[in-house]
Amino acid sequence: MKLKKELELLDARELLEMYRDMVRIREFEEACPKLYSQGKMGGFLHLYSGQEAVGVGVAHAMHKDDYMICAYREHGLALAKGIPPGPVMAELFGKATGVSKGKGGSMHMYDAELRFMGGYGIVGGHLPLSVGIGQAILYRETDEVVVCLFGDGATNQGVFHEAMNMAALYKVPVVFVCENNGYGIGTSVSRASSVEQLYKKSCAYETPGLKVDGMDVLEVYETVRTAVQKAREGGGPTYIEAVTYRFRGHSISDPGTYRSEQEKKIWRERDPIPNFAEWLLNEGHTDRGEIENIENEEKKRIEEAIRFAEESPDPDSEELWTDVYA
Ligand SMILES: Cc1ncc(C[n+]2csc(CCOP(=O)(O)OP(=O)(O)O)c2C)c(N)n1
Repeated sequence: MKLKKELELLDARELLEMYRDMVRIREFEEACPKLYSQGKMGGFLHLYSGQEAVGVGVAHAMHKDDYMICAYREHGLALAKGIPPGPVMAELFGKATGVSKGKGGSMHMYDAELRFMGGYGIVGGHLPLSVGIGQAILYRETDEVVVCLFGDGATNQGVFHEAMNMAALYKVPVVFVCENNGYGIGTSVSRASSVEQLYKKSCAYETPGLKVDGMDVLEVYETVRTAVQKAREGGGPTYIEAVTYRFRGHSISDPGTYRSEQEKKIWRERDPIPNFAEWLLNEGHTDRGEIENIENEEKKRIEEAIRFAEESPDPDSEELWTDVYA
């Protein structure tokens, strides 16, 4: 764990909130495969296990009224932005109480009030949307910021460059966060990108490109916080590559055989959750009892979310054509 200046601003309460948020996401994600195999969820399911330090570090670096927008690996990000697990789980179950009324599913969660501007299934498709949100902030002369998260695969898309260019040109208050988990489905970064150090890709737009350890929630927090502050003060965009790993396959149907056992083991040892717990203990911010309490409480919370989803009604057939755009 890196401990720098900004962290002096974090007290033990917020550090433990970060831990709690990461545990919540892991519990949520790890409950999903069983529910999926029981036929309670349908469609695609892309899990976030392993990447929690990125989402939680980012969310804690933002103000409540800042906007977050992301790709389809989004349950963890929806939870990190503050959407309760019940409506997120209900969305996966396709229930009326879901965060998108059961019509979005795993890839299209949305909560305008919490400024979670959704998951998107087209790789890179939401990057220009993030710049549009940023333009709206500029027109309205408010001081919000938008943080846009995407995978390494998105950096090979044309829209990545168009979004970077416009954001830099108009000094849009956007922070781009690339979650480099090493793969786009089964294709490694080295086989897909001419530039493997993805943080370098913003240099053509004179936008700072930074690289952080995406398994270290504090490093993510600190770097994103500085970038968010800069954007809020009119300093324009920053691009951050967070190097991370997904512990599961690309989606629920991917056994992930393209990754060696050795590679998976190395990254498992870097699991951001137990490593953060150790850091909290070593630094004297908490004790084992409190860590266990947090874990038990979050486990229970996810069980309640599952119950809520199971007991919720299906959407009414009269709802079929509302909120649907094609
Ligand atoms: C424009 C476009 N091309 C191809 C696909 C098919 N596709 C779905 S996920 C994916 C991999 C993207 O990987 P990455 O951006 O690294 O995100 P990750 O899954 O690692 O989070 C691809 C190619 C798509 N959804 N959209």
